[in-house]
Amino acid sequence: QLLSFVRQMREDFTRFLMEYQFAVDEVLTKVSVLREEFLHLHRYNPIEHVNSRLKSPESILEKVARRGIHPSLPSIRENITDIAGVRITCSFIADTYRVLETLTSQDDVRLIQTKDYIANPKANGYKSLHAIIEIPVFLSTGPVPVIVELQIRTIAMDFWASLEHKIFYKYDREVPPHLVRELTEAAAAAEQLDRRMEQLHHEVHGVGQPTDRPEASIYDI
Ligand code: 0O2
Repeated sequence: QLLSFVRQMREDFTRFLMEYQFAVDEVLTKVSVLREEFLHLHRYNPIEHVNSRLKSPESILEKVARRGIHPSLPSIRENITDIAGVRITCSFIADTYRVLETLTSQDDVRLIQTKDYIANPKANGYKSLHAIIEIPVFLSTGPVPVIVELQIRTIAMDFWASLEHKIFYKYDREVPPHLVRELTEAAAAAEQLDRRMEQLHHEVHGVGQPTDRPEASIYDI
């Protein structure tokens, strides 16, 4: 009896995670359509690359324990909003806002929360645009609303965040003060780079003007 209980739990959890995978697939399709259409209309690709991930079962359970969440699927569904994550890396800051606005204004996307760490960076210098959205996934039993976390940032912000993330975990969340200082300085340099690149871009192409970027491909998603 215990064995069949464990089997059923595993089956339920697998199905639970599948819903998140389908939601990620839906978002990736939306991003791909946006990118293709933008490229077609403006000959400009605002999206450099896209990554997605599902939180591992271990990581979900660790967060459940850390936050004291009831370890049932409905409670996990309600309280953990980053099981499905899609990270979109854009060329310029203006593109991050434009991509977020375009994605979240679609009829089947419900915007639950945004955190603008670009306008309000974290104390360590972390910058990114975060949004929690809900989209329907159509299963054989009917539609299921699924939560996806979007992170939208520029290449410079992404570069900084990847390195900071590695350092943070290497030092087990206790980053030595001299590295914290270096990272803060690097964040300021990344911000300056973003501003200069955007200025250059405007200077060369004019604000809102279509740009011709032959290297941009709809296939490099
Ligand atoms: P991973 O491995 O990328 O998934 P919480 O979700 O509870 O941890 P909160 O405050 O509800 O935190 O969410 P928030 O602030 O929107 O941040 C969640 C995610 O944003 C993190 O997920 C990171 O991916 C990213 N993030 C936030 N702050 C930082 C930061 O200072 N540095 C870096 N590099 N990334 C950050 P995870 O689960 O921590 O990591």
